[in-house]
Amino acid sequence: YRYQERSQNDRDAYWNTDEQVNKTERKEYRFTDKYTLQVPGDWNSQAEKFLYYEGIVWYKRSFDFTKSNAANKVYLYFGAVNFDADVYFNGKKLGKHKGGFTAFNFEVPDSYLKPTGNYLVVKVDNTRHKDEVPTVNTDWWNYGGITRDVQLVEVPAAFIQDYSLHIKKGASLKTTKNIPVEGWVQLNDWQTTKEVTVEIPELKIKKAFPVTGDKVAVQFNLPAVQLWSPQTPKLYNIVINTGADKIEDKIGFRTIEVVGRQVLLNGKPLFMRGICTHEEIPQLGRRAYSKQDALQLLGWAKELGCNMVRLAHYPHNENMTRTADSLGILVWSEIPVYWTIDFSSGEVFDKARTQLTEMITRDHNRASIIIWSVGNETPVNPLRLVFMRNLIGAARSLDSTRLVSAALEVNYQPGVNKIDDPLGEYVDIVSFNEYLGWYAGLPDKCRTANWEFAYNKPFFISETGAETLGGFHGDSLTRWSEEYQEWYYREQVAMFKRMPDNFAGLSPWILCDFRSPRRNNQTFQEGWNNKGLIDQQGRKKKAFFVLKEYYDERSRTSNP
Ligand code: ADA
Repeated sequence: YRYQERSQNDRDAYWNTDEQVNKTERKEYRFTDKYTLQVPGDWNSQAEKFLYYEGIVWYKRSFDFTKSNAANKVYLYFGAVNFDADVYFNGKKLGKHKGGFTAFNFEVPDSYLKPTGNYLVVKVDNTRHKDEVPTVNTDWWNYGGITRDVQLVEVPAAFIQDYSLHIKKGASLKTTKNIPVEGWVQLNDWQTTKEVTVEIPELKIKKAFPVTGDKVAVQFNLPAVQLWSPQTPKLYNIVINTGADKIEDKIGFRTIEVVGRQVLLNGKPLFMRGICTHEEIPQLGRRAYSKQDALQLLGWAKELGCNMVRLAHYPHNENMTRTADSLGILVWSEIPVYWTIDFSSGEVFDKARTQLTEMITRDHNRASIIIWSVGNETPVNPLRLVFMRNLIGAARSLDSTRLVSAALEVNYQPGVNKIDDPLGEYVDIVSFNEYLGWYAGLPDKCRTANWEFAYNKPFFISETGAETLGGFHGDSLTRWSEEYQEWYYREQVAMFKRMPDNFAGLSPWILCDFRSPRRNNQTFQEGWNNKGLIDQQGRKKKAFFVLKEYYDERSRTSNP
């Protein structure tokens, strides 16, 4: 293994999150000792010396592999690598991918394969750069490595690439009988395929569709169906067959739309009792990547009374969205267009759009996902408006069945908090982050807060929170104490109860404490953002129960 290390103190360099990061002089080291790193996993949490390490790590792994059918194609799939991945198979370059949170794959040519002694080498570089998405400055840890699954996937020469199946837009859900479903099946080689069948055994549906191009249109009616919702997260097995290839999946059927001032799930008003979460397990100080991790985070969200999570600030691993599907938790999924990036650059836009495309491509059949978010707290200015509007347009053209939003900022004016970001015109739900009583003033500020909304649309509070060191106590005026955070949440909840009728829900910041290079207050932070309702040891703070009380009450009065 070979890696580069900063010439100055790693820790100091890591705190320094501005553009100087890339100017820091680096020295190259070659280690004779061998590290065994778990994949999936981040390297930062696997050896103490890697905690602050940012740079290059070379991974190597040997394996045997024999194709089950000589005619098959072989792909090498990566769930995600943070950030740059250069992939070599038996010494030959397969390709390069950029972007730390999305899946990608490369075809492995037959001539590269050997039955024994194959070796895969991946050069991973998590160095932050100004012209990447996200850029250098983020409020989360830059966990490096092959953070998600790696698989060799064998498919027939003519295979099913992707499919989409959803209730037709605008369909009436007055009865659950004869609901029209539409979608498509994407083939890599349509000329050799005559027809595609779509089967939902439980509903006794089996329909055949003729193939006249690579994207086969599919439509049929569901004779009777149990709609997917947080109360009834019903998933159906579906089988898509072309003769040469067959795929199976589990999907739910539901609709999501905005009508006037309301968000409707399956035609009924929805109030989102949400919580934000990073893809991180606090107790272990590492990336959350496994099914157990997803169950832990989403299980806590359920216990809090949530019917929704905001997966901040980048696409999380597939275990999260699939577990959300099966537990009945609605999802906001986001790309890491975060704070200030170069909104004037076409290249940066292309990088953001690529990540948006990769996020939607992986997850467009997950019933749990109802909102695609194109970014967080991007500062209001004309260039950014064009950039973000174009991303919204791209999201809609990739998937017209879901809502599009972005976390906006509040325009604080004397005596009034205005929600008037021009981007509000282009999103389906106007979402914003507010920290009344943490970043300025005390929580009782919420009592006199006046809100002014420029848009006659549903609005959503995508963040609110106060920092607290778990187990640190004082009175409600003691900043960083559990009592302060508890007071903050009480005042916030009282304010939520006075919000107008187009208040569609909230996702406070944040479920768990998480590591952040920006958080360097040595008494209370030491590299952690402690706004979690659950602390670094996995213990619930007092405020958890304040929010839970509100959510439990709301779940009795609002649907679902
Ligand atoms: C911002 C940002 C979050 C989080 C938060 C905080 O609102 O969107 O990522 O860092 O600040 O804790 O201050």
